[in-house]
Amino acid sequence: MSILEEIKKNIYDGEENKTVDLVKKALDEGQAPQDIMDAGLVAGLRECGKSFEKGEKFIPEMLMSSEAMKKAMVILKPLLLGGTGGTSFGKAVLATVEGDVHDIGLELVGTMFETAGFEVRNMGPDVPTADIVKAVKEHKPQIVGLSALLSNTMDVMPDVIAALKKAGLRDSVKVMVGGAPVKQDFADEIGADGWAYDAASAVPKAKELRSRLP
Ligand code: B1M
Repeated sequence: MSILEEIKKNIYDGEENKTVDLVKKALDEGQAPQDIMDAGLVAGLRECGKSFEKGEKFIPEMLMSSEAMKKAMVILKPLLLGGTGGTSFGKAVLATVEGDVHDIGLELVGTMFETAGFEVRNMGPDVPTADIVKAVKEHKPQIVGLSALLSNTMDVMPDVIAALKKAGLRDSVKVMVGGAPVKQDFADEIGADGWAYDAASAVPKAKELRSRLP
């Protein structure tokens, strides 16, 4: 088994310490941080989700896997951020919408945004719509990035867009949406400005949206 497969397996098994040790070992062996992230950590968590769907894994086990992922991300994040030269490409406020506690994907999106030179205010998971509006007023970002992992919480996204409109802030920002159940069709339907499949493709999309603002 390759070291990336071992990392994937240990994430799947929720083995926090072993995962951290393996990530360090993989880095020592010269594996790229992004490959460790994608083929090791994210792949392991995806498998975990599939097993949960089949009734082979339960919430506490998913939690153990996500905790192991978070510990490993602490090591990888500064390495993924390596290219940032302090230049600001713009500001982004990121949040997982209210009612949704999934925050790992958003954390990855935030890291990639920072790498690309965005100043990021990551509000984390389960953020009430009113708080997102407040943060937009306060931080004046060009990008608002919303994440949802549940098919019922993705329906909060249009509420956020409506609330930004009501507060007179809609024209000053570009709203980007993402998360596993969220697709381009949905983004179009709710009047979002952009959608991205994953953290890597979120960056060029955010840059393109940013360039459409003064
Ligand atoms: Co939850 N969960 N979970 N869970 N969980 C899913 C999402 C699920 C698909 C599992 C399954 O059934 N296969 C399913 C949702 C089904 C649905 O509605 N469609 C599910 C469920 C049902 C639930 C609960 C309802 C279970 C229950 O209580 N019965 C519950 C909900 C709680 C709540 O939110 N109110 C729940 C709870 C949990 C845990 C707390 C145990 C834990 C979350 C821990 C945490 O995040 N701190 C958890 C986990 C770990 C998962 C899975 C296994 C992994 C999620 C993850 O972190 N993936 C997940 C299964 C899966 O995803 N296959 C599952 C890795 C991450 C890197 O990927 O988040 O997709 P992802 O992010 C990607 C892209 O989506 C994209 O880029 C990211 C990086 O590439 N992206 C964006 C995300 N946001 C973006 C924003 C953008 C652009 C791209 O622009 C702004």
